[in-house]
Amino acid sequence: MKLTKDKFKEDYQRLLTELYSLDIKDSEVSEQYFTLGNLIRTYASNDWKNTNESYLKKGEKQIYYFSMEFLLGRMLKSNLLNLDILEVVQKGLQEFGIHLENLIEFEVDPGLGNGGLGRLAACFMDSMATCAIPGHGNGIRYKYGLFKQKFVNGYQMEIPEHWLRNGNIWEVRRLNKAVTVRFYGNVWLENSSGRLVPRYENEEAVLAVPYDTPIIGYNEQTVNTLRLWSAEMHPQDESHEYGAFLKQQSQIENISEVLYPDDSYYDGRLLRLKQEYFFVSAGIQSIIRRFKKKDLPISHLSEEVAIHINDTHPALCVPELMRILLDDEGMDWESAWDLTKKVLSYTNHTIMSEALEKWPIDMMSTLLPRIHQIICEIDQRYAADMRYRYDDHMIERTRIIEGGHIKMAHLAIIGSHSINGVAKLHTDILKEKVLHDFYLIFPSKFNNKTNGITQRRWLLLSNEPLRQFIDSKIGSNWEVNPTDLTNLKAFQNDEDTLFKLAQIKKLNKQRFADYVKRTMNLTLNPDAIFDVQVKRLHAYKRQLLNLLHILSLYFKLKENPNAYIYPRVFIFGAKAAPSYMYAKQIIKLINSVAHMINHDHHIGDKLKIVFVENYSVSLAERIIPAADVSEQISLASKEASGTGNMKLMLNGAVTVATLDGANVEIRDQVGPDNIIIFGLTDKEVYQYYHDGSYHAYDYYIHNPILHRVLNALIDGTIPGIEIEGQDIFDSLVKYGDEYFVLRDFEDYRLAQEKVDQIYRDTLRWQKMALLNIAGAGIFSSDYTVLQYAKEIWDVSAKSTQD
Ligand code: Z2T
Repeated sequence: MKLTKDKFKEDYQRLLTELYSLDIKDSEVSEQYFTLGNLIRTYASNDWKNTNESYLKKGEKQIYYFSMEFLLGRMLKSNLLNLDILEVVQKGLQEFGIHLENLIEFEVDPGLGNGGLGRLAACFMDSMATCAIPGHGNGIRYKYGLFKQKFVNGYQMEIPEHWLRNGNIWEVRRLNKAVTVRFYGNVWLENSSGRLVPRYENEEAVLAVPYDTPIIGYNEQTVNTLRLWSAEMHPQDESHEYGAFLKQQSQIENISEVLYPDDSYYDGRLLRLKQEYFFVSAGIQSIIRRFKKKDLPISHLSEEVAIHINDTHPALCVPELMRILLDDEGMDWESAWDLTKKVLSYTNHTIMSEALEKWPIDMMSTLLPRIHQIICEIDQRYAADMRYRYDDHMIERTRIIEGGHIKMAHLAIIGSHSINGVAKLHTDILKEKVLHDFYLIFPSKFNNKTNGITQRRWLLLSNEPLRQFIDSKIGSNWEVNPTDLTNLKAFQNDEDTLFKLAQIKKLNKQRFADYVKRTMNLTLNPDAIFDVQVKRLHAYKRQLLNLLHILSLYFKLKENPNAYIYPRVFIFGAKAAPSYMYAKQIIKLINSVAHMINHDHHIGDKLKIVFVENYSVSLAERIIPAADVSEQISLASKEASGTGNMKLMLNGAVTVATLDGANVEIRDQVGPDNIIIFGLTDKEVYQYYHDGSYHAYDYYIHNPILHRVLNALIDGTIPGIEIEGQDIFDSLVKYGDEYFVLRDFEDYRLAQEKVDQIYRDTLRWQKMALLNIAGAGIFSSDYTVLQYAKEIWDVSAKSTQD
């Protein structure tokens, strides 16, 4: 938008006085922040209104992205950036003596997601708005986001994150758009003028109230909507006797109270199922309501609406849409089923079997009796249809209801027209292994959409020095067309460019070091290699492999203080699910090793471990620009894609990786000389599963370095650990080492020696860094959502150039 500094200053001064009856010089950060937020909203309000109006036109197909999680991160700076008024506002505030940076830091980081899946949804929202795709989010307005992590004596403690305490300037509560969602009760079908209609009794009605957040595109016109639902008591129930009222109120408000903190783990709790149905039903009802404004017959729904389900958490979209088409719209089964499949599409995010949702039949039939009926019928019709083409085993393996459970992935695949994986390798594994049966039955439903990240948040706003540097080399067109970053390749042998790149990295490292000094009172040497592993804590991601290697360096230095080791700072950020004991033990172990090494005066600056508390989007924005090395070391086949890997390469980190997830595609982009690959391949892992020939114990016995390192877990070397050293040792040496940590250790150690060697040659290293930045453009989520739009949602993005 067009805004002059003087106009901004005038608006800002007036609004602050209107809101708080204060002069700027007497205002505090909170008042300054809320004023700016409100002003930004008014600046976006016309575009928001116009975008919404344009979306009501017939033929303007709307995309609804259903997700349990939207991990947005702070929005002040990204809204300023996307409105293209960041600089004007910064300068205007400066003249009032206000530092924009302080207002940015004042905002709470809304943590409405666990990790990659939720952050992907947020990147997609940003990219859809930027690419002028009519794409909206649909989710839950959790009162408490992901827990805040604290370390107490090295152990993870969780405290509630009441992110709404100070209000939320970005949302609009729309009570007039509320809908009713019904749970429990009895249902039976009655004949009414020739068709069966359901009758209900004793249901529990919950009011779903939407809160809308504008999603501002980086294109001067589009403002899309993220709609998050909050559960409230239904007005009809407010006439109850007071005691009963209070009891029921907390029962109901429970539904949107808290985000479940498990990533890639299914925890079959009733409240979770309630949450899933709650936002699915509310979302679909509001979509149908909106569609009806277009005055078209319901059979046109698939021309006007696409609904995407982010993993299986919203898979109840299948029976819920069927319910509405059958019961409310009076369609026959066949037509409703065809329409449902055309409208829905599904993304799978993991092959880990413990993440697969399967709800007990009893739970479903009690909580959602009508939905249960419909699922049973879908299942029976599926089995009947297949009977002519496949044997009984195939049908048993693929049907929805089996062994007393409802398999949500099967429901999602059978009830939609598209299923995609999130990286090439992941999609291949789905087709060939995990979902092979379905691939044989529905080959044309399967497709790949490699994940992406928004270059706006992950470079433009988080790494301003690098942005300016790139602009100075290749102009700024890459900001809207990120594959233009390949133009940087022209500078790969230009010494001046490479030294400047090194300087920028050092600047960012110093900035992070200042933060660590301030918050942890730990001094970091910005000339050391900053080696970063930030992601959820999970055994398959193998933070443990990283730690064992650090211990090997430590012992090397202990044995020979002059050992040839380039100084390194190992940076960890990770939350563990509160019930995931093994992951929490690993956190404790990392903290204990950190304490031992950081306090060892003989080690000095050569090795440091920083485990940042409460890793979050805003911390990622600080850490990633400061990374030299990106650790992407999951066991091959287990990490569906990864997206941190893309953010880190975009910021000039060199990746140490297994050939897993999108790492494979990163290697293809930068070439084998600009990434350090190690470890088993997915094929080798599957071969081990097949022949059962992996014996972790042999690696413990035969590799002396590994032997020394593992013994340290149990021989008292590491002060402060209790049972966790033994438990972790046992998991590796005695109980089979499920994720092949010991198998990959030696290869990883050699890969890390390579890092150490190459880093000494600044020009060589910075050339790798430059080529990583140059190759990162393809991983923009702008391209990803454009592919979804064309190949899955059947909608073309409008040109934004007019
Ligand atoms: C999650 O973040 C991911 C997968 C899940 O499977 C659940 C959660 Cl909360 C049910 C991650 C993947 O682990 C990661 O590889 C991928 O990059 C990300 O989703 C986005 O696709």
